[in-house]
Amino acid sequence: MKTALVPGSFDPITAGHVDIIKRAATLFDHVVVAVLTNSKKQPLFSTVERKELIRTSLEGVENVSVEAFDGLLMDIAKQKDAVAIVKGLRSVTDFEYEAAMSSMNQAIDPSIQTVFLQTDPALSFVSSSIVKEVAKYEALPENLVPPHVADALRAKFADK
Ligand code: COD
Repeated sequence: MKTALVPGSFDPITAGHVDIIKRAATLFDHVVVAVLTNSKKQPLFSTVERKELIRTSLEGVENVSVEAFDGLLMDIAKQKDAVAIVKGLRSVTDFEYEAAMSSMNQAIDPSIQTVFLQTDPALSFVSSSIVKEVAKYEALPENLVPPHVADALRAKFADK
C-alpha cells in the first residue's frame, strides 16, 4: 500500500488545499493530511478546529485520514511509512521555497519522494493568509474556501 503525506498548516483549509488533497487521493492508496502544529506563526484556528474543518471538507473521500503532528516532516513521513510527500505549487515563489525544502528532505532520506502538483489556475492566488485577511473585513468571495470554513471564519472574526 502506497501512502502519501500532504503536510501544511491548514489555518484554515482552502479550496486550493482541498483540490491538491483530492488529486493526491487519486494517485496514492492512502493520503495522510498532516496538520503541522509547530509553525512559528500563531494560528487563528486551534489544531482541533483545523482537523475538524479538514475532515468536513473531505467527507466522502474514503482513502484520506487527518492527523496532527509536531516535529520534522521526514520523521513523520517515516512514522507513517509514506513513500511520498505531496506539495501544491502556485507560483515561482512557491517553487523556490518548496525546492529548497524538497532538496533538504531528499538529503535526509532519499527513499521518500516529494511530488509537486500544479495548482488549479482558478485557485492560484488562494492562500490561508489571504483568505483570513479578506474574511476579517467580511469580503471573502465564494468558492475560495468550503462553505463551512467560510462560516467558521465569520464566527471567528465575530468573536474578535
Ligand atoms: N493551490 C495549490 N496548493 C496550495 C494552495 C493553492 N491555492 N494553497 C496552499 N497550497 C499548498 C502549499 O503550497 C503547501 O504545499 C501546502 O498547500 C500547505 O500550505 P499551508 O500554507 O497550509 O502550509 P505551510 O506552507 O505553512 O506548511 C509548511 C510545512 C508545515 C509543510 C513546513 O513548514 C514543514 O514541513 N514543517 C515541518 C518542519 C520541517 O520538517 N522542517 C524542515 C523542512 S526542510
